Amino acid sequence: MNKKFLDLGYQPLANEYLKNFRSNQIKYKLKIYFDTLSKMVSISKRIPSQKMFNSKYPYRSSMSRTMRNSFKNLAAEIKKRFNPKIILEIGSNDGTLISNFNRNKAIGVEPCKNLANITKKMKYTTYDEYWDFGLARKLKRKYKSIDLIYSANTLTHISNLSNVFKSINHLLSKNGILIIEDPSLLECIKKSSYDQFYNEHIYIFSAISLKLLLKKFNLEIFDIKTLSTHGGSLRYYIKRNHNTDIAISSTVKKQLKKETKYGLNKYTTYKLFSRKVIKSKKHLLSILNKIKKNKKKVIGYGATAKVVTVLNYCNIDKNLISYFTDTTPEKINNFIPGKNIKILKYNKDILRKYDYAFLGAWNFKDEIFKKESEFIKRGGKFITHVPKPRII
Ligand code: JHZ
Repeated sequence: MNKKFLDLGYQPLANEYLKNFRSNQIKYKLKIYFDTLSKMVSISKRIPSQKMFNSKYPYRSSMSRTMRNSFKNLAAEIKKRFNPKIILEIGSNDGTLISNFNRNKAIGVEPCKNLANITKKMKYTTYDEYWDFGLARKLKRKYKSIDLIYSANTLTHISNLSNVFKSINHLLSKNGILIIEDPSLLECIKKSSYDQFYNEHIYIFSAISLKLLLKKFNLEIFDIKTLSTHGGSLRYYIKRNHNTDIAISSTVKKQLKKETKYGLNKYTTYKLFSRKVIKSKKHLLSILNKIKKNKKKVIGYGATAKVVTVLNYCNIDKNLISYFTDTTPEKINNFIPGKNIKILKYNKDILRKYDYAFLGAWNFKDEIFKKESEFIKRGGKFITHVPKPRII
């Protein structure tokens, strides 16, 4: 049974940036559910992929050093550990991962044409299509089978998970490996990072729910790595369950045990989380209001998809955070979705006029702190809402 545990109000599409602020930008109700049978956490309203992932999609993986390094290290690991003839990436974005492979050894699938064009220009074979059974069939006709399929932060964005895994099953070779990585539900719940919920994130996987889902497709997890990326992610290594050549690592049992101990299999855990979220909102607003009263100025750092949830849920506008700054060309000079806060182009002096910087990209805190040592030296402070609202 699907049971609601959190209501995040009305939310615009997290990556729909407007050149001019419009108070009537379309918003959708964002409610979060836990399914007591499948143990899956998901959002209620499903927006058609074409509305969210199109030729204007602004998110680029290459915008942070952390992600560039993470993908570089993963590519080295894939070559050493699995040595695939060819790797297919579902959701190849701007090629941050596949560019670590030779051009004849990597294929991208990226429905956002603006991003697909980047990897096409780099001469990587790129299918600018949505991942579905039709595409899997087309690829099978061409490549027969693929021995390594990889996907980061993409499968959880597709509503029809049965179609997703049926299509992977169709294309993956007999002893093929599937590697996927996504934000960890355990980390999200532990850190009260309710901002992992937005319209693009239809599901947040736990090892518990993913294991149950994969079973239906005769697939199983044989290794799990914990990653610090995106506020705490899990990388799942998956094989066909008939492939007994690969042993199941103890990491799988460990993660399942950790999640069960925390109560991710129980509805009550999620109700508790939702109470923490309500407190978090009040606390963040009180910090920002106090700063405003003291006539100090705040800029937002990193116009993430996540921060759109925070600003719209807490109803924070330019009275509390004057501007945001970001390095992504597609976001600059646009407004934060749903809010009249403008995004300014990042430059190294941008924090000078501000007393506080609110971390929209809290998941890159270490990278940002290193970069902004001058701001910190002259007494500038950061504000974060994760795991609890506070000034750092
Ligand atoms: P970042 C996106 O989420 C959307 P977002 C998507 N749905 C998803 O699942 C994850 O990615 C993977 C900027 N920045 O990575 C760049 C600076 O300006 O947390 C980005 O706009 N300066 C696909 O948007 C943003 O912050 C910096 O120094 O929540 C980071 O976005 C750094 C480090 C980042 O993903």
